[in-house]
Amino acid sequence: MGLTLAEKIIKAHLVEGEMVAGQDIAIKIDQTLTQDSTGTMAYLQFEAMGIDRVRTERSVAYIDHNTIQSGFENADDHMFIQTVAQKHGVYFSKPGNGICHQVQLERFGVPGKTLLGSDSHTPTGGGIGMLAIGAGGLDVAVAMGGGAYYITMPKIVKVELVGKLRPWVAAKDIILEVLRLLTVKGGVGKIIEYTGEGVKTLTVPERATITNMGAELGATTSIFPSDEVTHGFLKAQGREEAYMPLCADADAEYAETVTIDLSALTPLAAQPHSPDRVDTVANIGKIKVDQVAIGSCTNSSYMDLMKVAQILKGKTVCPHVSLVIAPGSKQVLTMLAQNGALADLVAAGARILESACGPCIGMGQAPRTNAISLRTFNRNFEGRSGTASAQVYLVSPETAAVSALTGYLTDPSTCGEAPVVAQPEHFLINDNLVLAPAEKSSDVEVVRGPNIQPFPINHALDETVSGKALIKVVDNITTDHIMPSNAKLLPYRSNIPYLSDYCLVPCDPEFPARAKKEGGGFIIGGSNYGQGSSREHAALVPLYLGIRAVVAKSFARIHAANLMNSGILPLTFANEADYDAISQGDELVLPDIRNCVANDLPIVVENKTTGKTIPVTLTLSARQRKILLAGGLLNFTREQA
Ligand code: MIC
Ligand code: SF4
Repeated sequence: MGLTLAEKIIKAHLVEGEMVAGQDIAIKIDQTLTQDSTGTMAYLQFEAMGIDRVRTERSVAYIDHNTIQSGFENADDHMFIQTVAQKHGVYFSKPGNGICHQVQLERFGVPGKTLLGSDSHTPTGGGIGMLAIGAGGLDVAVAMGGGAYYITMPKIVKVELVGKLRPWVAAKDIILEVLRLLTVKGGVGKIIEYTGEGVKTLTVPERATITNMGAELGATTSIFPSDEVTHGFLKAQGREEAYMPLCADADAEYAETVTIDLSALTPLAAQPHSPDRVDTVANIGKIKVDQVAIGSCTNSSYMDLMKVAQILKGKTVCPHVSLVIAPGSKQVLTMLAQNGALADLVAAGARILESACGPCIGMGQAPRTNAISLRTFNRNFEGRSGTASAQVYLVSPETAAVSALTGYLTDPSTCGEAPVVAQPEHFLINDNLVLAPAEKSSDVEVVRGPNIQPFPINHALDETVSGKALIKVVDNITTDHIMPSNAKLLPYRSNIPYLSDYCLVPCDPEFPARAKKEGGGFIIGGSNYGQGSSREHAALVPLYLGIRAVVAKSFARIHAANLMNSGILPLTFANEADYDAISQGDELVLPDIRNCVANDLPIVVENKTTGKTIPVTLTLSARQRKILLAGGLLNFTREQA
């Protein structure tokens, strides 16, 4: 039997285990990336491991999230990352160089290689045929140190693209259609592999839009083949030597197949507050728009913004709309500046932001109260924009630009001739904002500001764990709920004690105080608990608050791994209905839990308040068992050393 593309790359990188869906495997990591908001923690953890130089082929540290220097905190973190990167053999992409995923695709991505990034949208690299996976910072730190990355071998799903997009229909509409079909839980435990004739019709940045938003499916990653289109992209980036053709075998077998006819798609939008609440723009109708934001790692490529510039050229943004545009990288911004498109954007009334995440992570441009905001981003979770009452719709750059002109959500296919933008023969190459690591580690002194506080480290798992159910939350709770990020909180990503006062506040403002008063306890979750960001702060902060276990109907992949890495037990109800058997405030006990984990015995939660015994499951590999017993991955790594 032939292999799928993902299987081929996994096979070439397999260090441990068997490539059978559901079994634990370890793979060698060729490249890593970090960004600043998860990076400070990742490098503190790397330092704690006591390894001098990274052992990957290429590791890059980006500054793209916390770029509003409203106080010393961000600037301190930037300098810490710059110096720690240079000391330990990591390339450093300075603020202003662009969003990590966009720059990685342009300048560093290599088909057939593995990439592990401390950001959930790392699968953007799948657009160029990489096996690119998002993880918590500690997993990335381990990979930088040469350690393998452990995952459960995912099922491989084939998404067959047939036909060709019609004018005005975009790559964003393809991934929104996949989200409509599969939902935000549909990709958990899966790799989404794109195949079919339609693949050839998509450029690398379009493919990257699709693999980027595979994160919203909960998928481990998404991947496109590496073909002549990939070749052309790498050549235009001056990196032809990185090209290698790669595709699945003709007789590869997939766990599931989904077929999408590109020619049948129409412009789509994800409605508030979930990326899978998808409908056609035409069905949603003519809603009045207050803000339009174009950019983010999903849709900020040169070709995306050239289309936007063509739509806006010679026109003026509707008076009641605020239009903001953040080009994805310095390369994109410089090219727009050189060919005059930037002038067209500015003349039309667009507010140009620096090449960074910006409004996507609530760093500025929070919409007005009750605003309707159209964004080309990938997440529209409630409150993420920085305005709790805002209604965010996710759309393509074409739909966004046209709507910015009309002032209403507008189906662009009703607007005459669509812009046509070809890939340039040569992208502009100037890597002067990427600093190479120092030759000798001893030449660099790591600079640490007062904002960098020690992070919590768990202790070995206790014989028995007990405490109150401190909070009970509903389905699909995101890491933006667990550890909110906005312009006020993001500067404190290196300061867990500070962040602890904001944990789960969108669900219950009293939670942090209650957790502190009780000295810790349990969190009770619904299904897909912890979807979204890879931020391990969503585990480290609960650890700081004394959380010993989360009992949920199901977990998102990266968050479950982060909990385990912190030594917090991610327990799943054996019967979903037992979710109703625990109320907030109930006294819970995990009797003899250390022994149960050590010897793979059935685990129960005893509800002392009701007298009910609730069976829960915890599926562990031998390694995860040791990690939990040690009280987390850092303790385990030290024990191994
Ligand atoms: C996000 O889009 O939520 C982020 C901010 O990029 C996160 C990382 C973080 O929380 O720092 C992600 O997607 O992993
Ligand atoms: Fe940055 Fe937004 Fe992409 Fe996260 S999703 S990496 S915040 S642009």
